[in-house]
Amino acid sequence: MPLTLFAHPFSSYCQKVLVALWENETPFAYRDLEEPGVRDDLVRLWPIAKFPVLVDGDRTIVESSVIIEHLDRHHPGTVRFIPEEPEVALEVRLLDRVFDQHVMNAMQGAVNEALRKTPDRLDEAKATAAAALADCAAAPALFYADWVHPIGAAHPTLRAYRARLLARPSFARAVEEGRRYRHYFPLGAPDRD
Ligand SMILES: N[C@@H](CCC(=O)N[C@@H](CS)C(=O)NCC(=O)O)C(=O)O
Repeated sequence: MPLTLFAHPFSSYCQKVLVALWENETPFAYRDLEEPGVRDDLVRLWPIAKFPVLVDGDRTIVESSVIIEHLDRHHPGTVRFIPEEPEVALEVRLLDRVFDQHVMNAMQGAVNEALRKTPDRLDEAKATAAAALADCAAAPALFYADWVHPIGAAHPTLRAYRARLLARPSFARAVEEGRRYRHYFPLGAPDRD
């Protein structure tokens, strides 16, 4: 049964899942939320209307981390996303939570505040992102977080890690496919990357 992914190319959580699919060249039908009617189908499947959403046969799987674990279990490829060893798997899940909760969400907080145009809370959200950046890494999280609050020269290891992630073909593809939507970025997408 073919997989179907409801996603938007510019969405960080969607890029997280797209990278997992592309790393293993897993075939799937891409329902791009930019296309007419796709959002209505998404809402019918998942009334909370957050994306990405994966449909696998008669199953609807939501939440990017759960989708990736589902792919690892039911559609494994050469790249495994959850290590076999339980303690190492726990470390991977911990990092995944840290990326989502403290980098991705902090970055999204700054973006949402920019959309609401409330500068005070924007500074607060930016500061939260800055505090977590030194300790955390994940491709879409660091990609967009650096746009919100550039990773400074004081963090060469983190900058180098972000550069390596951007050079990875699966994530480079995600960046390319989202490029045409950069005008959606309320803080102004920087002229780099
Ligand atoms: N915890 C969710 C977060 C998903 C999420 O926040 N997706 C954003 C796009 S990056 C979204 O659906 N935004 C639309 C909205 O909030 O209405 C996951 O990991 O999949």
